[in-house]
Amino acid sequence: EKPSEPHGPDGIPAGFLWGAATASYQVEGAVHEGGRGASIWDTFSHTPGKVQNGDTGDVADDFFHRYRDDVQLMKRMGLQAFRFSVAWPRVFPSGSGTPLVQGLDFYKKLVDELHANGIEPFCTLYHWDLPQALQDNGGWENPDTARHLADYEGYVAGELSRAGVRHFFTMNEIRTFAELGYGNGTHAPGLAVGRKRLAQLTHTILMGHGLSVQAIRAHSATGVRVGLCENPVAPVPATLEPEDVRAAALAMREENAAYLTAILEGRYTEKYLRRLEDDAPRFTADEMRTISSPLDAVGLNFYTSTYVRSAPGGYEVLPTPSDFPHTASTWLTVSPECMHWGPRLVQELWQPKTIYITENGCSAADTMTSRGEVLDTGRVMYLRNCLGQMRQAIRNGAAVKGYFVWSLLDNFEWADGYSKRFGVVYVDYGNQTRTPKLSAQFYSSMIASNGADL
Ligand code: GBH
Repeated sequence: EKPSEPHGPDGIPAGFLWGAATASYQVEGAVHEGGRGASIWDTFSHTPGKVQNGDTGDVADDFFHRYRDDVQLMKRMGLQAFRFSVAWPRVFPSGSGTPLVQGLDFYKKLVDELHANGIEPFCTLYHWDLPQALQDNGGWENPDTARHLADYEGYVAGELSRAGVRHFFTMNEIRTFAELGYGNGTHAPGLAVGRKRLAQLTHTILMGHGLSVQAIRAHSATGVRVGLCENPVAPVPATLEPEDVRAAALAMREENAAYLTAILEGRYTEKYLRRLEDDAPRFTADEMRTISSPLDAVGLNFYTSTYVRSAPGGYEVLPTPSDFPHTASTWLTVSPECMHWGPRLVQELWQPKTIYITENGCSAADTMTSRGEVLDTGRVMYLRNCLGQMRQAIRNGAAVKGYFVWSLLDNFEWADGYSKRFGVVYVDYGNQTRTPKLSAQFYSSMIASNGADL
């Protein structure tokens, strides 16, 4: 056995972390327990017509009560890391003020359970469950929300770092919760505020991220790692001609100008500001320094690709043909190259020290056979191809140090409710029984060999 070297010919470096991801509102349930306040997702899911079939996260996977069994499941699968999120309104029921004393009890018990079973906790501090009371004061349109977020994140990171958590992410997918929550209204809080206000509130969200990075560092035990999770558009060059590869890099920078680019460069691109004209956000140089506070890790969520080619003015985004293969979700085209070009272009453009793939996975029409099995060969195919492409990214120099499949369990898939299943473990919502799917067996065997046969 020759030792595998980072970025060497073996592809997957020794010490690589294999994990699974979840988010509070999607799995916890127990929405009235422990003095938890309401979040915008409680309000939204209880508003008729907003979520498929009127589904809500009231019970979800009942993870709040079943986490011990679920950690055993993770252990049996051979998981080395687990990414979860903290529900802000469990800790500050109305978003600010004095924290609830028992608000972090659940997360501390979860963290202890993970540690006792040799699983490294990765904590996302904001995966979209904004306290409703803050939305009532304008939500992300109110700059105070950014300060409240930083107070909350500093407090939680302080407490959980003393419980041994070493990895924190300030936020999950700014693009998604800004554009869907306030741009087209398909996610909570269900608003469509127009281009100018959207650009300004996105800036406020970026400020929330930057202030939180500073607060986490100020309040945590030493040695914590701070990052954020974003889902950049992943441009894939249509051909391997150098000009198309250059076009993909340009597209990575411009298509993500309001999010990852602003955070990693500390500026909005000229093209972005020019495109918005009078609707461009107002900001100061000082704010841009806050937004770009140095990070220890960048978390990237990749599901699907955007094909681009070189064109006058830089690049051209190619349309998706109507017969392009997709999973149970039409937006989720089967295009694993995002896992190669995504991390590779992020590395080339911004040289992060560490990249984690914090989400990757797919929906499928999972059903149980009469023998009680879920034979999700489509997901096995999807994951195998994505992981092979990730290995290619590592070979080409991307500093990918860990991978989290989305998701451990079938769960509340936002506006799709329970109609879309993303888990490698099947959940029977009638009785909360968990059944590992074929993809869980594939994933476990792949972990056992550290990706040797990808
Ligand atoms: C992630 O978002 C989320 O972080 C996670 O919570 C979620 O469960 C997971 O992916 C799976 O969706 O229905 O055509 O309007 C991924 C980015 C942005 C993808 C919103 C789906 C809706 C497309 N998502 N998008 S559509």
